[in-house]
Amino acid sequence: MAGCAVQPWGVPRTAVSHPCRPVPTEPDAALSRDLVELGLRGGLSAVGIASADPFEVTRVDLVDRKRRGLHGGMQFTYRNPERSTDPRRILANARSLVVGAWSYREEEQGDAEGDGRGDQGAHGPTRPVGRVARYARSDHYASLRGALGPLADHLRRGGWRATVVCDDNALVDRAAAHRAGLGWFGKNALVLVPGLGSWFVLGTVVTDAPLQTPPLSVPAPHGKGCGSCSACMRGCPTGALVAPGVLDARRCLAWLVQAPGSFPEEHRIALGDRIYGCDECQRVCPINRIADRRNPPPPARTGTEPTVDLLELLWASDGALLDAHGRWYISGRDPRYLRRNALIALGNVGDGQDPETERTLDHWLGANDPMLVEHARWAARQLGREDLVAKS
Ligand code: B12
Repeated sequence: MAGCAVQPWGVPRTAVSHPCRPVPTEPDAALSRDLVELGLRGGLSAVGIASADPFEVTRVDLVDRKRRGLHGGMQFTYRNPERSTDPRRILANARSLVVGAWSYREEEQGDAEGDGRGDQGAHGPTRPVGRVARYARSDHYASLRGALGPLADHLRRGGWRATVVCDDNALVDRAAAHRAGLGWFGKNALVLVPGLGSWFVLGTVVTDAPLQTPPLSVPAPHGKGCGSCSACMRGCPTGALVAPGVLDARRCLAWLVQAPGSFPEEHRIALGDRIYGCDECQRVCPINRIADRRNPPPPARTGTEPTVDLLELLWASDGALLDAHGRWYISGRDPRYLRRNALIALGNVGDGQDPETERTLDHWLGANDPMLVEHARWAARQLGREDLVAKS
């Protein structure tokens, strides 16, 4: 975004009064500009700078939503709102935040946005597949950290302290991105970068360097860039966006696939073929669609996993599941929750007459795990196989 990335700054003014530690007199504009340029050269789509003052409004939001139960039992940044909204708890004397956005847009492959029934090949239908949300198809957080790392190194070489945080419980990333002027809070609660949309993961370098906050990085008012559009609120499969920018996690599929325990029955059909994450509030967003039309996404990189074979997943060992998907956040790193999600997806998109599906359902109907048996029953009934339930 031009506003936050390419603002021209003035002349640097830093006085050095200690052999190894620069003491600032004024914000260091040249250093700020270098960091932004370094970030853009390293592949970030937008870079902005903000002060490291506590995020008071975000803290109030976290506490309020927790009180109203909207966090649905999530911990993350909700565990300790005082901490997650104060960058100085990450780095004492932090003065500035350098915030970057890493794009995870890529061309859709095969059945990735499909109905989970696989492609109709020359030898008949292929096996049922579960869909993975775009941000989780490869390790985009690692790429983001890789792009922010050189910024932190650059600061350290100048004698400053710097720490990279991204998707960490210690900082609310979107609040930092918004303050740094990267974009606005959409009605879907995501930060949208003007002209580029929301398919970004966000991360921050927290530093004690006094950086220049460009005048253009005045955060846009919440929801303003969305105008009168509320496609995301209407498009959410479970109505989880209960007010503009306010998500009720108890209904959000992206949380329910991660959450422990039984998957709420009233949301199982809405889950469709998803097994991890949900993209719907971004997929229906006209700003993302326009951005894709203007600048088509790059081809998918090798090694990305838009879909997972549901039957294979349901026969895989714990070790194999953690090897394949251990990067995903699943409550307690318990692979049972992946099986739970896969059973629901199978119930939604499988073929009850397919012998392998039948064998898989049979197996889980007789499992020594009440939660998975209950989900297998639900799936069998969905596929018209009450008979399998009856004989189990
Ligand atoms: C907890 C969490 C979740 C939870 C809850 C999300 C939520 N809305 O809180 C669950 C598991 C559901 C989730 C889902 C997703 N997440 Co998430 N998640 C987080 C996490 C760990 C903390 C978020 C947080 O603290 N929320 C607290 C609440 C208070 O914040 P909020 O919802 O953003 O609320 C703000 C708005 O309401 C706004 N606001 C206030 N008043 C008003 C009024 C109006 C009119 C408007 C429009 C806005 C507005 O201000 C509030 C903050 O003060 C962050 C990583 C991090 N450490 O920050 C990633 C993060 C937010 N998630 C991210 C992603 C990519 C996703 C998913 C797209 C993944 C997926 N495909 O499944 C979905 C999107 C769901 C959604 N619509 O938000 C990215 C978002 C990137 C971006 N461009 O915005 C983050 C930043 C991770 C990262 N480092 O990149 N996530």
